Amino acid sequence: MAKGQIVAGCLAPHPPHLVYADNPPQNEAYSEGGWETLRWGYQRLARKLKNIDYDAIVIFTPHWQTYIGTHFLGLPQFKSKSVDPVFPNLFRYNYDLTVDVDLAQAMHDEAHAEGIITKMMTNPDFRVDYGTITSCHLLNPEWDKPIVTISSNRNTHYYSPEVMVEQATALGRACAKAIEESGKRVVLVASHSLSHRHFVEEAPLPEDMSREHIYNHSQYVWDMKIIDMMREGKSREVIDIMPEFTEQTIAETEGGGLIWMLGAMGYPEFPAEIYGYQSVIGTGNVVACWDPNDETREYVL
Ligand code: 2X7
Ligand code: FE2
Repeated sequence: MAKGQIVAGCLAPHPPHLVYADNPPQNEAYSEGGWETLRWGYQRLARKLKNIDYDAIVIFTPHWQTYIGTHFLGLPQFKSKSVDPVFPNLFRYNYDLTVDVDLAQAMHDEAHAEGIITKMMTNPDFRVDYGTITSCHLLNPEWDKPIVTISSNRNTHYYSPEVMVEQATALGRACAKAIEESGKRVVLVASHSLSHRHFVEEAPLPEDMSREHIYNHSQYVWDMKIIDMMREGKSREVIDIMPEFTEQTIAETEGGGLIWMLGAMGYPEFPAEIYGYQSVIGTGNVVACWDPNDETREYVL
């Protein structure tokens, strides 16, 4: 059997606003659009993924928060309605998704062997978080690939951002080993924004783009610094600077997704593809992809 491999790594933010703006049939709310810079970027990345041969999407989400260990979706199907607890007016999404349980179990077992506390989620009534659904919907609106969702253990808050770097790196190493041994071709997804200060009042019409803007200049400068490093292939340096970035911008990197993904990919030294940057309720969001294949990697923006 050929060795499995990570065929792409995506940084895929999940403001529920992006699904709301898209008006897919699965979502109950109706919008007049909005946040096109991000949504068009996502559409372009989704087209690229369609041309890549892969078996499963493995996604790490900060909105499935676990305080004891790291959990993996562990049943072949989850079907329900996912409602954003903060924005139920925007996101009430009926999902019916399939899970690659063999891959989830293999990652669980490798992580356990690394000394990480792990658990398989086998409650059939478990409701999948909106982070998973938003990023997966925007990367693969057809939902024609099985997924594996990994929870975010709250190391940053329980201990510190430095402990999160250590723990998420170990988890990334374990997942990469499980993927290699599985023989499968896998797309990794870190589902989160960058800077994360946000407005505390919603505009009367959420998609009124005359109200959308970056939260403040320093948050923006931090985001651009991180994106420049991604473009330059300095992923090791991104991780080194991450504790400070997370603290200064209360960034959603606190959940560990990007650390996990870049660690699993062995800290790529090639440039990340950048598909778009835009604020959503003031938070900083970039859609980016690390394509390990020299022949298909593009200079997008
Ligand atoms: O979860 C989110 C987020 N990360 C960014 C913006 C808006 C809402 O929800
Ligand atoms: Fe979020």
